Amino acid sequence: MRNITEIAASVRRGERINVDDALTLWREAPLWLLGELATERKRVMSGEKVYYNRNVHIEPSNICLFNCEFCSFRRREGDSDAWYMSLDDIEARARALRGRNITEVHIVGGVHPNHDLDTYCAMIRRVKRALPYVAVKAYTAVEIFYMIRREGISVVEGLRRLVDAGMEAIPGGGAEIFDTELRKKICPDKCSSEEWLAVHRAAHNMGIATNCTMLYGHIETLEQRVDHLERLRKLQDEAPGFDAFIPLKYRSRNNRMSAVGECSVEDDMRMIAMSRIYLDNIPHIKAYWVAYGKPTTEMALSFGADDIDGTIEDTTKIYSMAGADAKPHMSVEELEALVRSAGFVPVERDTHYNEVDAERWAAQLASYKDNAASEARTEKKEVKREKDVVDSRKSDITGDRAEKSVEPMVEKRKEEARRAATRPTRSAATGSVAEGKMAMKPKKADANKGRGRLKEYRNRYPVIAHILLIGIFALLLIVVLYIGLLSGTRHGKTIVVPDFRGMSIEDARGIADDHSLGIIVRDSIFDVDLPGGTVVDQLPRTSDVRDVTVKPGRKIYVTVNAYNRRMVEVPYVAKQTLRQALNQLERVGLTVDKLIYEPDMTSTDYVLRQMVDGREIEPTTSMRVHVGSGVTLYVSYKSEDAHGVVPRLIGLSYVQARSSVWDSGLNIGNVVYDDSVEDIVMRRKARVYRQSLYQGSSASRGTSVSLYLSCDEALVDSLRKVAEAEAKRLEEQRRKEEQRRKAEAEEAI
Ligand code: V47
Repeated sequence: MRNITEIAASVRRGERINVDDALTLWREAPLWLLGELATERKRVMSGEKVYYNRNVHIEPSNICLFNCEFCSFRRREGDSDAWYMSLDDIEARARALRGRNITEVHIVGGVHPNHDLDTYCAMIRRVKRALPYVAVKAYTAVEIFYMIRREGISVVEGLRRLVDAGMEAIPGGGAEIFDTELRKKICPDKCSSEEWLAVHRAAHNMGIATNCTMLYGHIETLEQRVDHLERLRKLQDEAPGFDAFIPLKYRSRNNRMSAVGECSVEDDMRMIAMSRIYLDNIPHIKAYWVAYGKPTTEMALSFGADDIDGTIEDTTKIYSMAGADAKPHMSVEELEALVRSAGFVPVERDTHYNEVDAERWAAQLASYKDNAASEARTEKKEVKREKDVVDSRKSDITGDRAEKSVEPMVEKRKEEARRAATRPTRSAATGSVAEGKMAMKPKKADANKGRGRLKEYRNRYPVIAHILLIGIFALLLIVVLYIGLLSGTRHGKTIVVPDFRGMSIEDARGIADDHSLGIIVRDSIFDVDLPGGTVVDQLPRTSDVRDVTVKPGRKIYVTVNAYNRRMVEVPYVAKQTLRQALNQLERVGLTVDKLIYEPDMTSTDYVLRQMVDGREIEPTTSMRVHVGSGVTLYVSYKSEDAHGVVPRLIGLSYVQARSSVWDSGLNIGNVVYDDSVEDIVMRRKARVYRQSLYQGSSASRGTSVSLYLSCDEALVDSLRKVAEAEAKRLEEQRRKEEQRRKAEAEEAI
């Protein structure tokens, strides 16, 4: 077990602490030390910045199927203070917010018994219809898990439907406390911790950003808090995607756990600081001002928090019902003043922590207008198509009599009805009316003759007759199934999604329009070699091996190459491990120019300093560079680690290979694409088929490895298999060598 001094030194070096270290720090470290350590880590992650946004909440209902002990918000159907918003109410609420520069709508509420996935999707659509340019951050993993299970579909399919409806991010609620026994006590109805984590894992794998929370300050132990942080850190390592962690202070008014009381402000500060120190892979720690109140929030900024949430506009009741501020609202001026008085720089952000500036806002609105125009075109086509169908049905009914007036038709029907009413049906069946009998006679005679002949054939050729019967039955079955399928899938129309990659966004929109599809620009990158506006990726995508079909009107999300290269602030990544620095650079869209290794007495793979364009970056340096720019990192190595092992790169994409090369203490040399890689877009599909340094060999730190890539799958596949077999052989050789050495050492003793 390490003592506080050792752990503090380790935190200062940017090393990860373990569960035992965390418990020691939490229990024994003086408050000032936690504040100092957490602020150092905060500065590494976000410099002097503290973020806020312009946001509102929509809480569609407080009626909830679940009955958590700590909840002051939940009501039963029929309770006098229960509320319920219809879809129209939700849209009207969103409409009333127009013109207030809101960038985010957070939807969360009770798990209402009448709400299914379609209702949840419709809520998002209604909000987006009223406020198309805002990001909708919607539904806790608990709500998502509930709606998906109710629907009987997979988590991925459920998330896809929510994304299709316009969901852009998932809030962090519902995590409460992961410890199974405690969870059973305070929120027994909610999904399990594993299920909560599974929803977020799936979201991260689909590229959906999420937040995470912990409800603390009630009856949980420090061990349970650290266990909760550990599970979040582990998930973030495996499937990164958490933007922020929000420790939620338990507020005790009006719920069944009131007797527990509330924790002290010192406990709040320890919680915030320990979150910053422990969660070294989650970029932001949010001190949610609505839960804490303003003075505690300001203090939290000296304990590692770098986000305080937003303007709220008096739109959430979860906390006021539990004893916090009755009407939560802070103006931008108030939020900024709070941040400044804590000694930091306020920065307005959007949901994805992009800084909101006038230029970006204008660009966003322009792209929205573009999208809106394309969507309107698609919608118009859809309406026209539906009208065509209705028209064609009409002409089917009226046929060439369409131009005739309706009165004779009505008269004709009336006449038919009159005749039917006076028709002697019983006598037709019994044959007592001559006219009826006469009409039936020849037909019946024919039928009898036919049946007789059939019988004769059946008796003469029984096998053929049976085969014929089975054939007819199968044919009928196919026809019935086909008709069923047609009516079940929007008149059976499906469209193979075209491959838009490599096209200009204008061409892609035109083609999408022709196919009755919509295009939504979801993301942008910047690649100097590509013309601005080129589509570089899309979802869903028809792959080389499989066509993806969708229904008309479906939106295809595309990533385009930006016209202007976006600028980003260079983060200070020194004084932490190489992996942490690489993650941080990747998150903001920067890359590594070169790793320069320097011998060190104490550490390996620790970033000593960083340079951009020949300028050294200090913790206080503010420097903006283009996305995609490279940073040179000076990295330490102990003498015994002077050599690294060359990893197997064959079969990997460029991005995967690059990451593996850096992790092995090496640099990327030449990157050569063969003839199968016809254009820049194909480079993303290409895989390494040759590497200049032999896998498993030893190379001095900093040595460059050249990569050769191809889109020829057969070639890559066969060479990958060879490389895998070789890797196995080398591993076996290494194992034997180790055994031999061990045996020799034992003999020597
Ligand atoms: O999951 C409920 C908590 C959460 C109480 O992701 C309580 O940006 C304290 O998750 N005392 C919902 N907490 C709110 C939430 C949230 C809020 C702000 C921002 C984000 C984000 C997420 O509120 C619930 C539960 O953990 N909660 N009752 C209470 N009495």
